[in-house]
Amino acid sequence: MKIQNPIIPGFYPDPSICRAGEDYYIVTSSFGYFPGIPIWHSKDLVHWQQIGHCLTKESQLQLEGAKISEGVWAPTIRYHQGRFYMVTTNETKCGHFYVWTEDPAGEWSEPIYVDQSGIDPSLFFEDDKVYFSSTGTEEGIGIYQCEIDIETGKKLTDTKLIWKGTGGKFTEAPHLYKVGDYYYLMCAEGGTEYGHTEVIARSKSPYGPFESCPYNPILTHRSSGRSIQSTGHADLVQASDGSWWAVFLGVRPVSYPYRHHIGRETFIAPVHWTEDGWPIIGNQGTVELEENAPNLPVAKWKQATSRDDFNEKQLQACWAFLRSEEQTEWSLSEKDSTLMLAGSSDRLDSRGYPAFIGRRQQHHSCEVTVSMAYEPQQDDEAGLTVFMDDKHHYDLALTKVNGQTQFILRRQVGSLIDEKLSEPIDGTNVELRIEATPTDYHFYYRVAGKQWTLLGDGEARLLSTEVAGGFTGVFIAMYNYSRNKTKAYYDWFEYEAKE
Ligand code: 6LW
Repeated sequence: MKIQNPIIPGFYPDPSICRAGEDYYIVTSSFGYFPGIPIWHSKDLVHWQQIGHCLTKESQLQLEGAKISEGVWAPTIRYHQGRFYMVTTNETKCGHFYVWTEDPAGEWSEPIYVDQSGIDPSLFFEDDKVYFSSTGTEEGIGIYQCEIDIETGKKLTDTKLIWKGTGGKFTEAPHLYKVGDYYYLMCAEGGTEYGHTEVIARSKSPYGPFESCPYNPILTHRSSGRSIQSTGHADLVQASDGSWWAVFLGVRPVSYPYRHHIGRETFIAPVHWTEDGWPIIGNQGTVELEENAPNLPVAKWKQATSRDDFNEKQLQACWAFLRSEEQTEWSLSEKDSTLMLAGSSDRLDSRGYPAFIGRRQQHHSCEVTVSMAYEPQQDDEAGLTVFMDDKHHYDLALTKVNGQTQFILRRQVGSLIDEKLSEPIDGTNVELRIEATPTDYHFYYRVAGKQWTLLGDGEARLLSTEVAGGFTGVFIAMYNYSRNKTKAYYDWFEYEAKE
C-alpha cells in the first residue's frame, strides 16, 4: 500500500499530529476563515477525513477586521491523559491560547490564554510538567519556553530563550519531544518560502543547551528541482507499530519561476533514526508524492460525494465563512435542500463580513458548477468567486445593470480591476461553472436548460502567493453582495477533481 501526497491537498498548512491509541489526528492553520483550525482523523496515516474544526464559536475565535492571512496561525495538537489539547495563536486579537476536549469531533472548551509573546506555540507533557514553547523575538528570533499550569494557562516559570537554531532565518514552529535519554527540539528554519527547512537539536535538559544535529537540515527541498517545494514546519508521531512519521507543509508550484496558488498543503513521510540517535525525514531529507504506507490495518473512509445537494441539517466540514458565521445570514432550512445566502453590503474586497461560503481548491485541475436561483436588484450580484484574498479574486455573478439582468466576470488583481458583462439574459434560474487548469480559469454560465456560454478566462498565476503574498491559498466560494439583503438560493454545488 502507498501513501499519496499531499495527504491533505489544498490550503491546509502548518500541520501538527498526535496519536491516541489507534487514532491519529491532524490540525492545520485557518487564518481569517471561520470556523477555525480544521481537524482530520485517520487510523492508518494514509486515509484522512475531516471531522470538524476546533474553533466553532465566536467566543473561541474573533476575527473582526482581520486580514485574510491574519487570524489563527500554526496550531499544535497533543493528547494527554484522555484529553486533546489544541494550542494556537490569534495573531490579530489575543495571542496564544489553547482549547481542549475529550472528543475531537465534538465541541472544544473555551479558550485558555497563555501570556507569552510570539507565534507557533507547542505543548510538551512530561509527568506533572507542561512545557509551553513558541517562537519569539525578545533576545533575537528563537525558541522561548516556560512551564504552565494546564488547568489555568498561568505561567509557573519565567520564559527563557532555549535555542536560536542553526543560523538560517526564522527559527520557528518548535516542538519538544523526549525520546530515550534526550529532549529533542525540532523547528522550521529558512522561512516558509522556497528556502524552507526542518532542523533538530537535542539536550539532556528541556531547556538546553541544545546540540544541533550534524545531519541538519533533516528535511528540505531548497535548491532542488523537485515538484514538491518549501518542505518544512514538521511534527513527529510514533505509530502504534513503532514506526515514526513526520507531517509537514509543502507546495506544488505550477510554473517556473515558481508560482503556486492553491496554498501550502499537508504531506507525510517516514522518519528513520540514525545509529547515533537522530531522526531523518524521508530519504535523507527528501520526500516523494508517493511514499510506502505504514504497516497498519487499512481504514478507508466513505468517499465524500463531489456534489453537495445541501440536504443535510448542517453544512459539511469543508465549508468556511470569511471572519464570521454569525454575521452571515444563511440557512439550510428556509427551502428544502437549498442553501440560502442573503446578500451583505460588504464587498469581497472589504475587511468586513462579505456573504461568503466557500471551500478550498484542492486540485490544480477541477471543475466547479453551481445551480442558483437569484433575482438581482440594481447592482446586486451573487455567484461564485475564485478567492485568494480580498485584493486578488475572480468573480462570476448574476447582476442587474441599467435594468438588465446580466452575468458579470470581474477580475481583481491588486488595484487593477477588469469587468466584463454578458448579453442580457432572461431567467433567474442559472448555472455557473468554473473550469480550473493548472494555469488558467475559464468562466461559463447558462440559463437552466440552455447552452453553456464562455464569458472569459483568468490566469491562475495572478492569484498566486508570489503575486498576492500572504499565507493562504485559493478558495472557491458562493458569495452575495447586496445593499438590499437580496437572497440567493443555491440548489447544489459540485466540485469535481480532474486529476
Ligand atoms: C507560521 C509560521 C510561518 O505561523 O508562517 O513562515 C506562519 N512561517 O511558522 C503562518 O503559516
